Amino acid sequence: MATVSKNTLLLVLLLYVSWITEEALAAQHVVGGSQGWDESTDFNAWASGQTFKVGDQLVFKYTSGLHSVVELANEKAYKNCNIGSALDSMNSGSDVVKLNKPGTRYFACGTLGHCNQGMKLKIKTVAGNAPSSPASSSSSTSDASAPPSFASFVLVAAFLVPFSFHAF
Ligand SMILES: [Cu+2]
Repeated sequence: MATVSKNTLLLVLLLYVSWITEEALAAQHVVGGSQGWDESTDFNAWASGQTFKVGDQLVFKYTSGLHSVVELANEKAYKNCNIGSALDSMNSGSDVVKLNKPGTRYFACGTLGHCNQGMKLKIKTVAGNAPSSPASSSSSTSDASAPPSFASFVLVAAFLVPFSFHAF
């Protein structure tokens, strides 16, 4: 342990902190949670429990061929389920949309009638440095375990650093 250099420890600590930060900032939101992209899902309720930040991703999970994802241009198209005005269209069954800037975005299913049955989603993306609400972490697949492991790393580092000083 005494041979571990201060610089190595600092480098590891920096890498670890930047990794944690990236994990905490970039969340993946699986649209509709465990129900996924489906007519039976209440997307308003789902979206209201999430915080969407710049850098986050939406993941639409559904049976390919049964549904699709179209991005609508504005509130009016969203309200009227005007699929014809779509900006973008995806149909892989596992479609990832990156939220690359703040603002409101609108999505709907492109299958005839599904949007009118409620298969549509309106989300508001906020700037990445905004404080995150506790609800947002529950949606993320990866950041739930981060805080305890970071705390344990700090404990280990605090224990190791005095030894490395003696080595010089
Ligand atoms: Cu559909």
